[in-house]
Amino acid sequence: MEKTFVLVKPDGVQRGLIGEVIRRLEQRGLRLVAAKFMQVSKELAETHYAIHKGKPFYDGLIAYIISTPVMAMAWEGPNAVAAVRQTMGATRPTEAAPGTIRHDFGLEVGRNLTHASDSPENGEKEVALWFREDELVSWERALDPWYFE
Ligand code: D4T
Repeated sequence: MEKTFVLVKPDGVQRGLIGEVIRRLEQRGLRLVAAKFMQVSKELAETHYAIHKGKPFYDGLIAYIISTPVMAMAWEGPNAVAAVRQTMGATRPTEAAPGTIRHDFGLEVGRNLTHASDSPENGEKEVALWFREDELVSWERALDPWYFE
Protein backbone atom coordinates (compact mmCIF):
# COMPACT_ATOMS: atom_id res chain seq x y z
CA MET A 1 0.00 0.00 0.00
CA GLU A 2 1.40 3.43 -0.94
CA LYS A 3 2.54 5.50 2.04
CA THR A 4 2.96 9.25 2.37
CA PHE A 5 4.43 11.48 5.05
CA VAL A 6 2.33 14.35 6.39
CA LEU A 7 3.37 17.14 8.70
CA VAL A 8 1.08 19.62 10.41
CA LYS A 9 3.57 22.46 10.63
CA PRO A 10 3.95 24.80 13.64
CA ASP A 11 1.34 27.27 12.33
CA GLY A 12 -1.18 24.45 11.90
CA VAL A 13 -0.51 23.23 15.44
CA GLN A 14 -0.64 26.74 16.94
CA ARG A 15 -3.92 27.44 15.16
CA GLY A 16 -5.53 24.24 16.44
CA LEU A 17 -5.77 22.62 13.01
CA ILE A 18 -4.33 19.16 13.79
CA GLY A 19 -7.83 17.76 14.13
CA GLU A 20 -9.02 19.43 10.92
CA VAL A 21 -6.13 17.92 8.91
CA ILE A 22 -6.70 14.46 10.39
CA ARG A 23 -10.46 14.76 9.86
CA ARG A 24 -10.02 15.52 6.16
CA LEU A 25 -7.56 12.68 5.59
CA GLU A 26 -9.77 10.20 7.46
CA GLN A 27 -12.82 11.43 5.58
CA ARG A 28 -10.95 10.86 2.31
CA GLY A 29 -10.51 7.21 3.29
CA LEU A 30 -6.78 7.24 3.96
CA ARG A 31 -5.54 4.98 6.74
CA LEU A 32 -3.34 6.32 9.54
CA VAL A 33 -0.12 4.37 10.00
CA ALA A 34 1.84 6.46 12.50
CA ALA A 35 1.61 9.75 14.38
CA LYS A 36 4.03 11.64 16.59
CA PHE A 37 3.63 15.06 18.23
CA MET A 38 7.15 16.40 18.47
CA GLN A 39 9.60 19.26 18.52
CA VAL A 40 11.74 19.02 15.37
CA SER A 41 15.52 19.15 15.81
CA LYS A 42 17.58 21.40 13.54
CA GLU A 43 19.35 18.32 12.23
CA LEU A 44 16.08 16.60 11.23
CA ALA A 45 14.73 19.80 9.65
CA GLU A 46 17.93 20.21 7.61
CA THR A 47 17.83 16.58 6.45
CA HIS A 48 14.14 16.81 5.53
CA TYR A 49 14.60 20.06 3.59
CA ALA A 50 18.12 19.29 2.22
CA ILE A 51 16.86 19.76 -1.34
CA HIS A 52 16.12 23.44 -0.60
CA LYS A 53 19.53 24.26 0.93
CA GLY A 54 20.90 27.47 -0.59
CA LYS A 55 17.50 28.80 -1.70
CA PRO A 56 16.51 32.24 -0.44
CA PHE A 57 13.70 30.88 1.72
CA TYR A 58 15.78 28.04 3.26
CA ASP A 59 16.85 29.71 6.55
CA GLY A 60 13.33 30.99 7.23
CA LEU A 61 11.89 27.58 6.41
CA ILE A 62 14.18 25.81 8.90
CA ALA A 63 13.53 28.43 11.61
CA TYR A 64 9.76 28.04 11.06
CA ILE A 65 9.76 24.23 11.18
CA ILE A 66 11.78 24.05 14.41
CA SER A 67 10.03 26.99 16.09
CA THR A 68 7.30 25.07 17.98
CA PRO A 69 5.94 21.49 17.86
CA VAL A 70 4.62 19.72 14.79
CA MET A 71 2.38 16.70 14.26
CA ALA A 72 4.19 14.15 12.08
CA MET A 73 2.12 11.40 10.50
CA ALA A 74 2.29 8.57 8.00
CA TRP A 75 -0.83 7.70 6.01
CA GLU A 76 -1.49 5.01 3.45
CA GLY A 77 -3.93 4.13 0.74
CA PRO A 78 -4.19 3.68 -3.02
CA ASN A 79 -2.53 6.72 -4.62
CA ALA A 80 -1.98 8.13 -1.13
CA VAL A 81 0.67 10.63 -2.30
CA ALA A 82 -1.48 12.22 -5.00
CA ALA A 83 -4.60 12.12 -2.85
CA VAL A 84 -2.96 13.89 0.09
CA ARG A 85 -1.23 16.50 -2.13
CA GLN A 86 -4.64 17.22 -3.63
CA THR A 87 -6.25 17.58 -0.21
CA MET A 88 -3.46 19.97 0.89
CA GLY A 89 -3.59 22.11 -2.27
CA ALA A 90 -0.83 23.99 -4.08
CA THR A 91 2.26 25.08 -2.11
CA ARG A 92 1.21 28.74 -2.36
CA PRO A 93 -2.13 29.12 -0.56
CA THR A 94 -3.27 31.81 -3.02
CA GLU A 95 -2.80 29.27 -5.84
CA ALA A 96 -4.48 26.41 -3.95
CA ALA A 97 -7.92 25.34 -5.15
CA PRO A 98 -10.94 26.26 -3.04
CA GLY A 99 -11.79 23.42 -0.70
CA THR A 100 -8.15 22.48 -0.09
CA ILE A 101 -6.57 22.96 3.32
CA ARG A 102 -4.10 25.59 2.13
CA HIS A 103 -6.82 27.56 0.39
CA ASP A 104 -9.28 27.28 3.21
CA PHE A 105 -6.87 28.18 6.00
CA GLY A 106 -3.82 29.87 4.47
CA LEU A 107 -2.45 33.01 2.84
CA GLU A 108 1.34 32.79 2.66
CA VAL A 109 3.75 30.17 1.28
CA GLY A 110 5.90 30.47 4.41
CA ARG A 111 2.85 29.65 6.56
CA ASN A 112 1.28 26.93 4.44
CA LEU A 113 0.24 24.75 7.37
CA THR A 114 1.16 21.29 6.13
CA HIS A 115 3.72 19.25 4.29
CA ALA A 116 3.00 16.15 2.24
CA SER A 117 5.39 13.92 0.26
CA ASP A 118 5.52 14.76 -3.45
CA SER A 119 6.19 11.28 -4.89
CA PRO A 120 5.83 7.65 -3.77
CA GLU A 121 9.65 7.42 -3.56
CA ASN A 122 9.83 10.47 -1.30
CA GLY A 123 6.89 9.09 0.68
CA GLU A 124 8.94 5.99 1.51
CA LYS A 125 12.06 8.06 2.23
CA GLU A 126 10.32 10.61 4.45
CA VAL A 127 8.35 8.02 6.42
CA ALA A 128 11.67 6.23 7.08
CA LEU A 129 13.35 9.52 8.05
CA TRP A 130 10.68 10.55 10.57
CA PHE A 131 9.62 7.18 11.98
CA ARG A 132 11.38 4.08 13.22
CA GLU A 133 10.12 0.82 11.74
CA ASP A 134 8.54 -0.16 15.08
CA GLU A 135 6.51 3.09 15.14
CA LEU A 136 4.63 2.11 11.96
CA VAL A 137 1.40 0.26 12.62
CA SER A 138 0.28 -2.31 10.09
CA TRP A 139 -3.46 -2.80 10.46
CA GLU A 140 -6.73 -3.37 8.65
CA ARG A 141 -9.91 -1.39 9.12
CA ALA A 142 -13.26 -3.13 9.13
CA LEU A 143 -14.38 -0.63 6.46
CA ASP A 144 -11.31 -0.98 4.20
CA PRO A 145 -13.26 -2.85 1.48
CA TRP A 146 -15.62 0.14 1.29
CA TYR A 147 -12.73 2.56 0.69
CA PHE A 148 -10.23 0.38 -1.23
CA GLU A 149 -11.46 -1.40 -4.36
P1 D4T B 1 6.21 21.17 1.56
O1 D4T B 1 7.51 20.49 1.20
O2 D4T B 1 6.31 22.00 2.78
O3 D4T B 1 5.04 20.25 1.53
O4 D4T B 1 5.88 22.10 0.42
P2 D4T B 1 5.70 21.71 -1.06
O5 D4T B 1 6.25 20.35 -1.37
O6 D4T B 1 4.29 21.94 -1.41
O7 D4T B 1 6.62 22.81 -1.69
P3 D4T B 1 8.19 22.92 -1.84
O8 D4T B 1 8.86 21.60 -1.57
O9 D4T B 1 8.39 23.58 -3.14
O10 D4T B 1 8.58 23.93 -0.70
C1 D4T B 1 9.01 23.50 0.56
C2 D4T B 1 8.58 24.49 1.61
O11 D4T B 1 9.27 25.71 1.46
C3 D4T B 1 8.42 26.81 1.67
N1 D4T B 1 8.63 27.79 0.60
C4 D4T B 1 8.65 27.35 -0.68
C5 D4T B 1 8.79 29.09 0.93
O12 D4T B 1 8.77 29.47 2.12
N2 D4T B 1 8.99 30.01 -0.07
C6 D4T B 1 9.03 29.62 -1.38
O13 D4T B 1 9.21 30.49 -2.27
C7 D4T B 1 8.84 28.24 -1.71
C8 D4T B 1 8.85 27.76 -3.14
C9 D4T B 1 7.08 26.21 1.65
C10 D4T B 1 7.18 24.89 1.51
